Amino acid sequence: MPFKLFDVSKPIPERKEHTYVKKCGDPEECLPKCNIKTIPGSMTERGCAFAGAKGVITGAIKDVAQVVHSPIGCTTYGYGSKRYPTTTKMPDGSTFPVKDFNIKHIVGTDLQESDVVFGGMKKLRQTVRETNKEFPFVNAIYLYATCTTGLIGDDMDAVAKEMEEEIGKPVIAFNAPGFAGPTQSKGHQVGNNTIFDKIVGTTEPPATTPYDINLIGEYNIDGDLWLLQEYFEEIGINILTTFTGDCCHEELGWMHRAKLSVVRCQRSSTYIADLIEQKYGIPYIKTDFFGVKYTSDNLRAVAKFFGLEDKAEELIAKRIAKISPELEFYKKKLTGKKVFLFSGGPKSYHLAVPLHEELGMETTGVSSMFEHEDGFEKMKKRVKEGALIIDDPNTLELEELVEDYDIDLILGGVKEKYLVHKLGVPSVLIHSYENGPYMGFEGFINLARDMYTALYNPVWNMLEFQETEDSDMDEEVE
Ligand code: CFM
Repeated sequence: MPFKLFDVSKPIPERKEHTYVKKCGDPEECLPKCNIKTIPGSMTERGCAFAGAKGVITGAIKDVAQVVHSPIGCTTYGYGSKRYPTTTKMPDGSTFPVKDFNIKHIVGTDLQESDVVFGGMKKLRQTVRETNKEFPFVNAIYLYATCTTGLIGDDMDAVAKEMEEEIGKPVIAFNAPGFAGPTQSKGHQVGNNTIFDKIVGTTEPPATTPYDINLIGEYNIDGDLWLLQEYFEEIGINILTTFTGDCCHEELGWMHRAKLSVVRCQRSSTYIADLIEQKYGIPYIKTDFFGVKYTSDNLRAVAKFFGLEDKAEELIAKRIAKISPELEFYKKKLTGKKVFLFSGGPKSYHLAVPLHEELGMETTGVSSMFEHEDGFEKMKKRVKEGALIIDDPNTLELEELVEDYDIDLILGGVKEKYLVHKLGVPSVLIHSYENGPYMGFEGFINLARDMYTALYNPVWNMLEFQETEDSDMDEEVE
């Protein structure tokens, strides 16, 4: 089977099975190994389960205070959040007093050695009290286990229950200590399950319509949600709850009242759509809103469920007409450019086809930090013969890849960005975005513009080291 071991990973030969080179005609099950622990010695770029729970699932909720039960490091880490912009609008028409509260407000229990020895529950109780006093306007307090508290066995649920009675507002414990699974993906699952078990079904929406959806797995990175919201509203579909971009605690409680769940990020949140379907009989569809074709197809699919096809067609025609001239321009500029995608997983298969078919680019390879087999199957279907499909790439492999392969542009995260710049290759952030939104029709133009800007920046022509061989380099230095 066509697997590749990077030279830099020779001391860790197990890495070979994590890089698959696509060969047409290979059996379907021929995929890179994935969703297992990182091999010791490999400098992984993965996050932990706590990061998956707090950093992805709950971090976007705008009116809750986050209490991290940990030594100070995990709290500091959790403080740096993604670009989850929020409005101050609450469902009852009131205004939440702080904008983007979610991005900055996180407190920790600052565990010390004695807490590890004698237990940290007392400190956790005290921290919840102080948090409630400090931020009296929050509507719930979420608690997070971390590696340390998972190991010492503090009973987070017991403290949550006790404190909920004491302070009179919901206190929810998320038990996803860092080591709970091989990647952040485990934290997504714990986040989904906890919200389903503890929150869904606890509140009722102020009003319902026959066109209500849950938009699940949409975190409003740089405004993605607001653009999708515009489309749905124009078609006549009402988003009852967004799980969890620009969302408030109370909204999660009435997810059982929607008519349909629309799953945007399939990796992080199909779990809750499944659970809602099982318990409340609400069906769900998995969607994709990157690129013109996927956006059109998926808006059609959601509209069809409600018999609103005509409205969807109207919107699609209007928006495509609006973006076409720009799309044409960028396609001319980007055709033939070779791109490599470094994402958590889903964005690698969301983007491969639109980049190729709508912008003429060529995907040299894709990688993922935490995808499972179903996601790798999609990546494999959507890339060309010879493309690399990498699970859990390490930093040295990334360097080797950039040096050995003919790559014009890297689409990745901050961990890749500056490294590849030093190697003379432009990059665009597709995790938190440069100038998003990147989803939907107008979003795809934003992405195309940012790729164009990155590629055509004159700075890349000033890098002399790109053109010099080792020997020349010596001479030049002299
Ligand atoms: Fe879903 Fe996401 Fe992603 Fe994700 Fe992520 Fe992300 Fe990502 Mo960064 S929820 S799986 S854990 S689409 S943060 S907004 S970009 S790795 S591909």
